[in-house]
Amino acid sequence: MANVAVIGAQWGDEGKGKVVDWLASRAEIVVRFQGGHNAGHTLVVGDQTYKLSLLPSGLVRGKLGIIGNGVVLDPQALLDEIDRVAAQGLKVTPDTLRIAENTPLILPVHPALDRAREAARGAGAIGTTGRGIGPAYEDKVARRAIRLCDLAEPDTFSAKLDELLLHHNTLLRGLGAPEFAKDELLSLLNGWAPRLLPFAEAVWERLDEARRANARVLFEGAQAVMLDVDHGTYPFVTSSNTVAGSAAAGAGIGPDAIGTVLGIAKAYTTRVGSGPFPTELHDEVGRGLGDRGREFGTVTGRRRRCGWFDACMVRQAVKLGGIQGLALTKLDVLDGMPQLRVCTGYRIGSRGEVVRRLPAASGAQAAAEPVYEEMEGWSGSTRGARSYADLPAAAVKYVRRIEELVEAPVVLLSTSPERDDTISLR
Ligand code: 2SA
Ligand code: MG
Repeated sequence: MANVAVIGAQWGDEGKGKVVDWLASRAEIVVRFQGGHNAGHTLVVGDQTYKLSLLPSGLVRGKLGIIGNGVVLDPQALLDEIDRVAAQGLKVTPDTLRIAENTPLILPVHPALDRAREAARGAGAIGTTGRGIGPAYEDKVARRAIRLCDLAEPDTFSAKLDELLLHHNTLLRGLGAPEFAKDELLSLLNGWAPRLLPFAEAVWERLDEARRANARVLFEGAQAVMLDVDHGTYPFVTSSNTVAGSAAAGAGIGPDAIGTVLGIAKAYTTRVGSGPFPTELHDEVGRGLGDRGREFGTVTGRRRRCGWFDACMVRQAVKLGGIQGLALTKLDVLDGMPQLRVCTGYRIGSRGEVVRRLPAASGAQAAAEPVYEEMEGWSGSTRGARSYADLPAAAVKYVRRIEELVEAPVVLLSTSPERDDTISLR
């Protein structure tokens, strides 16, 4: 097996954690390359349930975890998560976790600004996770971020804090939110330094060594293609590139190292936060999906919006994300539904033209009417199935039709949260 990158093919929460965990057993290194603690991966291993946000999932399987420079790192969130998993018996040390020294940090000013802006947007809020992800990426691009390596240079971060605070306090003041004092942030940074610096290194060197030793690397994406800052449902997106192409830049290795790209898609669609969702169901059917699928966010506990599988959108994610094969998850949530629908295109504009692409402009996205294909459901159970032969014929038909519509093979089928309830189709 070559290296693999795993990315979400919808709006997140597709069950990436489980698939990454499944693949991690075949890899030696697992790398996070974008996002931050806005991600939430749930791993069920035996009687333990791990809820990971920043830590690469492979750590649970004893693999080396790397947090790449493409991530925005909240030091306090990381230290809290390390303590949390330690209480579950998983020890994270500088031997098992390495963090790129050039990773930008999320400081308390970032979530404060994130939340103040969301409050100011009112009904037009994006529905961010409030973790400061957007403002931290803004600072990185604006070249005023404090990065992990700066913790070793108190003079450097002291000077940088002045610039950072000038910017953020001006914005916070404008929004009527409390400002931050330099002393408070200085003491936080000084407190984090001894705990975090042992994890810091030039991870590109380690990845280069891994490449030369033919060690398998798994690139673990967070969020999903439709939340990509360029290709997603802008502005209702996260602030990083979530497509597989960003794995190289976000880890510090060349693009050929990415290897195979596996996309994860749920057998229906969910979304948290605001933004267009053409196949959303506001009825009993949608509520049923949410209840049976336990559709609540790992990070914020928010109820997820639910709807039919949107093959048109996943096809777009396949093309944009470079997805070569799909893992389809939560098929069992559809068990017992007599009739299913799959979206194959959108009707747009006054003339009702049907297109096979989600338009880029937000007004057109919001106005896109789904065009459905009806499919027969199945009465039997797919839950826990471990081979194709265990599936009802209509379920097999559903999966095959999805493959045709999204123009990518379904290579893995996940039939329950348990790691072993996974069918490998290729
Ligand atoms: P942000 O905080 O700036 O990244 O929010 C911007 C948009 O991106 C969405 N987003 C997510 N969508 C699904 N899952 C996410 N992570 C958690 C999880 C969600 C949770 O994996 O369970 O616990 O609520 C995630 N992170 C960001 C977000 O909803 C905004 O639409
Ligand atoms: Mg999630």
